[in-house]
Amino acid sequence: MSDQGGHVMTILRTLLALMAVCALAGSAAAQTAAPAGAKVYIINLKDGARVKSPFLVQFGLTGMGVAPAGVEKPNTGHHHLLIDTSLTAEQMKGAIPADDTHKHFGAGQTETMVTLPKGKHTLQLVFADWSHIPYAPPVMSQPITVRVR
Ligand SMILES: [Cu+2]
Repeated sequence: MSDQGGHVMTILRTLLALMAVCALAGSAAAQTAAPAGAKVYIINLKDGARVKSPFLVQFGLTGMGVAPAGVEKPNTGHHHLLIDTSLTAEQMKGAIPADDTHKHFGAGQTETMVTLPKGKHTLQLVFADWSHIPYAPPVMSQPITVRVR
């Protein structure tokens, strides 16, 4: 019986290893290629801008189009605003998390009002496909710092 148990464990371990390989391959394949020259940028704020909260952030996009989340259409996607955070190389391969620091504009919005406490904050735009996965190469802005007074 213990022999059989060992055998089952070996099979399970092999299965788990295979699943991990598939998950990695799947996430790499899930990234959509961005057209050359595609860019996102914050239109109305420069690095170091002083703002009063709440403030407007406008999303600029060239070389691609905006479509709502869930709509799979070539060379389109939706905006994401990262506030006081960034995505690791590993995170860039999967769906962007959704929380207070990773905001999704899945209805196809091209601007938003941001409310932040006083002090220095960073803002960065990341453009991602219908399933919230960033493009490869990444279509994202340089992070900018704003000073909220
Ligand atoms: Cu999204």
